[in-house]
Amino acid sequence: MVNHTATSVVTIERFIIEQERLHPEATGELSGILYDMALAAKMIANKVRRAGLADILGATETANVQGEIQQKLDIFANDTIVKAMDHGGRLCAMASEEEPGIIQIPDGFRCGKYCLLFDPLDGSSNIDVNVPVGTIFSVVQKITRGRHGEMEDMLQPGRRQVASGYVIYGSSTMLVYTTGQGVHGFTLDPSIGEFLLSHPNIRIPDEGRYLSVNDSYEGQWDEPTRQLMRKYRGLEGGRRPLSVRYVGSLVADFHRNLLGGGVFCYPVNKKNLNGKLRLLYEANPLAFICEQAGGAASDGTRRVLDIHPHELHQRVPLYIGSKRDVDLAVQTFAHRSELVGA
Ligand code: P6P
Repeated sequence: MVNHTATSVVTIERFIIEQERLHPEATGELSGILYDMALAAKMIANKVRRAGLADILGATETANVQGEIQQKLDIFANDTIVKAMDHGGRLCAMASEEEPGIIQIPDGFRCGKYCLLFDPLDGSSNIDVNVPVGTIFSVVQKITRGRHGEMEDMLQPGRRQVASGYVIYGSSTMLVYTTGQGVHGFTLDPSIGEFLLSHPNIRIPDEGRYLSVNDSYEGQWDEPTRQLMRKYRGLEGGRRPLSVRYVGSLVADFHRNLLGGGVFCYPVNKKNLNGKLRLLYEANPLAFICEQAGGAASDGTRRVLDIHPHELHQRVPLYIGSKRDVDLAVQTFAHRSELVGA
């Protein structure tokens, strides 16, 4: 693989082609999915950037513009991704956080050998206060016979992913993805409308600096969870305390920890008995990226990528980030039975 330095100007399209060359058997279909996702990301970024202007533009513009801009952005993001993907002939079906069932490829369009699962705009409630939001996506290969994708194709364990990625719409728009050959980050240069390679071969530090958790739920956690948070905070077990950074937007919290080292935790609580985050299009894609960057992801007892899904929108507790920090969670919960009575 060509070794790029941060100074060389490499577009995401060029990088994808170079990566494809690592796989002589590649047909270019997976590359096409990544191209189309980059296009959808640019269109979503353009809308997210202007979301705050809705009130101003809405007063002077026709209802159409106001309607378009004020249309719920996560619905816009969902439709943008579906329309960017449904006619390329690379997918046999899609699944979205925004839609209850499988999204089939319309008749008249060719079906391909991949399925796309995605959260079109995670954390969208943060848009009104200008907090970064994100798109998360996962790609698996079809395993059933026949033309169209089926639920069985969607309900595969995360270790079967062939690609995953996220887009963070923050101070800049970045697309980060893996195809199992490391993790690579691209920053959108709005002046030319291109994603340029800015973070080749991202590696997450073995031990983190940050703890991301919403501890307003502390009263709802069990004792092992509370003990784990005491350890992360350096109050027990003698480890260096982590600084707490919690944005409340998964992609923003994950991205900061990926680059700087840290652990994101979403334990079960009384409101979310299985955790809050979705396995198929949030935990799995980020877990694939995290492991490819040298980190880890667990539900507290199982490796996230080994969990066998039983439902499209199933939720999962999530501990993801620097390997030593995630291992501490798994070790702490391994003694859960001894601690529950504590
Ligand atoms: P809480 C946003 O609504 C989201 O789905 C994730 O992006 C974020 O990590 C989480 O929920 C925040 O949940 O319960 O802390 O507000």
